Amino acid sequence: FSSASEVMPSNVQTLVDQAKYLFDSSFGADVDKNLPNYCVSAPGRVNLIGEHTDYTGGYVLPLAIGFNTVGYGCGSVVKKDSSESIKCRIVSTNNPVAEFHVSPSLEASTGSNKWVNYVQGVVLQYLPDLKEDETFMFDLAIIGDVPLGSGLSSSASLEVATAVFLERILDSHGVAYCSAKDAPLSEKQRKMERAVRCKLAENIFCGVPCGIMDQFVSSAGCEGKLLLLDCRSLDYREVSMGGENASSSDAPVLVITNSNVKHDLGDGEYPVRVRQCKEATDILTKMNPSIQSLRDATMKDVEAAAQSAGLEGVLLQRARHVVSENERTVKTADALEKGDWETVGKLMNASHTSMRDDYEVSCEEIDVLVDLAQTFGDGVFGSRLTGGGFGGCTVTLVKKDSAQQLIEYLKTQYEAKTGTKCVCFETAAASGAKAIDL
Ligand code: GAF
Repeated sequence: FSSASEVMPSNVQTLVDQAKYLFDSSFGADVDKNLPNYCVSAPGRVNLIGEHTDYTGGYVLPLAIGFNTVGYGCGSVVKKDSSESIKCRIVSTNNPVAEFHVSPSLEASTGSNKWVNYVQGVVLQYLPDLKEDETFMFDLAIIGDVPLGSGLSSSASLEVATAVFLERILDSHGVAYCSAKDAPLSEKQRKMERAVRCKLAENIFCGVPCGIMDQFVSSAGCEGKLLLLDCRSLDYREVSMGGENASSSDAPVLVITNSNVKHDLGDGEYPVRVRQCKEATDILTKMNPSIQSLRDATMKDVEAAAQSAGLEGVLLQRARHVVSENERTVKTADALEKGDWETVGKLMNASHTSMRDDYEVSCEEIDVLVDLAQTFGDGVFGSRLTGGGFGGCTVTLVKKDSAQQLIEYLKTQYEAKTGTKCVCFETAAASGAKAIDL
């Protein structure tokens, strides 16, 4: 993986060449030459709005970005036997070769080997597709340029790349998905199923209670489009900036700024937010049994529960953020399609305020970046924290002509104010995961 200071996404072909080189140099002579080779890629993402809404079945509006995880490997479905030679080996730029035997009793690793969990967790999700007496055997080299730990979903892209790699193996063995009852899954159903499996891998095997946004957009992302995803039904609408006039030259662009800070607090606080949402929901359900998740509540319900049902303090704040964020997200998709940039910007700014004050997932450095962008002057429509929070990135909607000036401004002012350098770049919506022909 590249360091966060590299700004331009690599050409996917360059990543493929690097992955092939890593594969040859790591597994070299040991590789079973009879096994077919496969190559896959899966992107990271940025979320325009709809933050911390996915794990309560709400709305999100992310786009896949041009940074990818690429896997190059060979593999097969084989009959189980007691031979030690049936194993899986994985390697990445930052990590030495790790070996494992696929088995439902695999246990998650801790410490520096934790990255292996994202691969193993996904493998376990595809195991039920095989017959009792079958297992996977593969060698896989992984390269990527999604900046690590910066809130652009490097882990989801690793999971999704692994999933597509396993699907290539299943396809060439004619294995049908266990969920495909009567007919093969359509391409759309496959992308959805893949996202669900990758999310489960992260929830169950890696112990992270995340929602489905990151895996979904990495799997189903579409060039030039954002996805308005309903995280409960998994229905989605492709949204283009400017709707039918999407190609108009006055459409603004998105600038991502990586604060280059990641506060440790974040990892522990995420499950706390998940729990608080559950507690707030329980109060709302008691008041109105048709509210089964925060997704079902309106701001009126939240106010009523605050008046009469004991929804107060931190739980009131959390519910207020999630419920208002769902409303903002749907409104943002409509405004984007109309090319109503002023409204989009206002909704983004309101989202940031809500995340900072009610959901409390921002931090000083991110607030500095958002404030700098929001007060930049003519050209910027809106700016907010994107992703899980406690560091990571901001996303800013800015006029195309002002983007370069904004980038220079953020770089100098952020460093002057915090002593830390940020990384700033323009982004466009890229396509989701794919198999790459060799
Ligand atoms: C992280 C999680 F992985 C997502 O599921 C989502 O909850 C996001 O934080 C916040 O919107 O990226």
